Amino acid sequence: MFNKRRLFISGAIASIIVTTIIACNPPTETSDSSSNETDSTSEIVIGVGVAQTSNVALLGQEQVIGAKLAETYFNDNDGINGQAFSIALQDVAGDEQGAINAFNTLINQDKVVGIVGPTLSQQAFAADPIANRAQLPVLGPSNTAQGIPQIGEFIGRVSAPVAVVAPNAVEQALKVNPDISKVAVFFAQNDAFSKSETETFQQTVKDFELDLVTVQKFQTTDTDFQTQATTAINLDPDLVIISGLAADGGNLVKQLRELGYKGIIIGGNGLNTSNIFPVCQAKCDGVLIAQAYSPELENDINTAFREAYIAENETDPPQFSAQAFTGVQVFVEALRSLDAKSPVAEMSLSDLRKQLRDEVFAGTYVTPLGEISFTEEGELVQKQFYVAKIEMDESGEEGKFTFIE
Ligand code: 1QQ
Repeated sequence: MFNKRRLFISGAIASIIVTTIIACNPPTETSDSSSNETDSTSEIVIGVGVAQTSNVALLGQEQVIGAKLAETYFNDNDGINGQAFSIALQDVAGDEQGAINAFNTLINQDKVVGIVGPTLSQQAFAADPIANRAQLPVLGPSNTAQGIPQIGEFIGRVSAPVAVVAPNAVEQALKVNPDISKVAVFFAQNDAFSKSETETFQQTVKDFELDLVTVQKFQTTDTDFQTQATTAINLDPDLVIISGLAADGGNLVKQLRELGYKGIIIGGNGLNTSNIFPVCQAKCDGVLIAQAYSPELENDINTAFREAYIAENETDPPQFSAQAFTGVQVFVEALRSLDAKSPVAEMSLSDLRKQLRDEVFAGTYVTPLGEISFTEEGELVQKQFYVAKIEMDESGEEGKFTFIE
């Protein structure tokens, strides 16, 4: 209760500050847009706003790697029709205000043509409206909640929504154990993605005519899950489904196992990183997680991406790196095709941003995620999805995601 109230108050203060800043600064906005008329775009900068600090960096770190690999790869392969581009990285950290600050810096200071970011849907609902008002395209690299493309006409995503990804994990769990009947669901109630994902999971449970025995709530900041885990275990579920983020999700997995739960665990997208291995260690073993990327996908760009990733990290690339790479790739390819029609170096920044938005959403791209395109609303159209299982060694120190056929 207290936390909710505090969150509400800080949210309210944040929006007052934002409103005040906007209200107090109309001259800056006007002078900015008039100077944009003469702004040359000889230097093309793509913004990348993801979490480099806070607990959310457990997910964001993988995005930084993917975006940097794309910057190197596409510059080594002719850039924007011979012209080099760069990425500007800004840290959105773990909350809404972090994302708002990073977006403002990318838009006004780094003068980016478009933004790949932020990390969380919770942040996207706060920061994307700023980019939409400034009229530059945003591609969410990991924003999977319902309603992201609907934030505005400049907003799209390269991260498939939970509604199409999450049900695959339940289907897989039923293949592993066709006798599953009782399901316990857990979700983080202070996170927009977790709330959206749990709705999909709960609907899927009903669609398969399984018995949803309990829905337990927690906060992404929680570390102690004894009460919720004990309540659920007492109802004897054969499947547990968790929608949360990495640190909380990893701890919940660990505590469920410590309290004796032996059935299947499905983790949602917030647990989709090897950065949970140090949290739940050997107890991460067996967790099923649906995937929007497979390192095994066969096409030239995935081969190049996978090789570049392995050369630096000595392991296969994870989904969040692949999606961030894809976000940068989509901007690069849209810039190339726009430039072929009318040279982008001669456009004002404001013109380029608007034309880039139209070009991005009109295109089809062959990416590490497979062939993708967008609906008119900016929703991702993607074809292939997968499920992986976490396999840990007995020491709990080494682990991997094994893809299930
Ligand atoms: C969202 C997510 C997160 C788990 C991505 C890191 O899917 O916030 O939409």
